[in-house]
Amino acid sequence: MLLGDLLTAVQEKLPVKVCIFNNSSLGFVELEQKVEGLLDAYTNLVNPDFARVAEAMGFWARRVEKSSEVALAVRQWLDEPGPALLDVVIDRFELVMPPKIEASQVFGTALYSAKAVLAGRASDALELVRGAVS
Ligand SMILES: Cc1ncc(C[n+]2csc(CCOP(=O)(O)OP(=O)(O)O)c2C)c(N)n1
Repeated sequence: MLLGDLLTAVQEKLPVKVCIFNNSSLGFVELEQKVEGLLDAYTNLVNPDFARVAEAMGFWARRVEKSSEVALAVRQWLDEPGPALLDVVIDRFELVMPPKIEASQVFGTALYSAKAVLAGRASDALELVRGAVS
């Protein structure tokens, strides 16, 4: 969704509800790099506070940083009569599993993990594993 789409929602008073799963990364591209055995590069995003950006455009908006805040925020977000946006900060390493896992992808991810350790980024590989088993 682009900024222009948000402006249209405000201008036309469309009651659309937008939720951002804010992982501060081009997560899918990052996953594709890892399953190919590559260290992730240029996928980090320095995001603004999207709730403040949306508010400046005329949206009702909230930023959610703690899981304990999610239930109330979702209720308020859905109750809003007009356009509303939630900026929900999520775990960067939450792993999205493809429907079918190829052996080559397992090998690639193992290769990525070895490279991460050698590059001094062992904690990244650990977080990836932690996300996969939780
Ligand atoms: C117009 C367009 N350009 C490029 C892509 C390739 N692409 C697929 S997923 C992705 C990254 C998406 O990142 P984000 O929107 O932050 O979502 P995440 O994967 O982190 O959930 C890109 C660039 C695309 N799908 N569409």
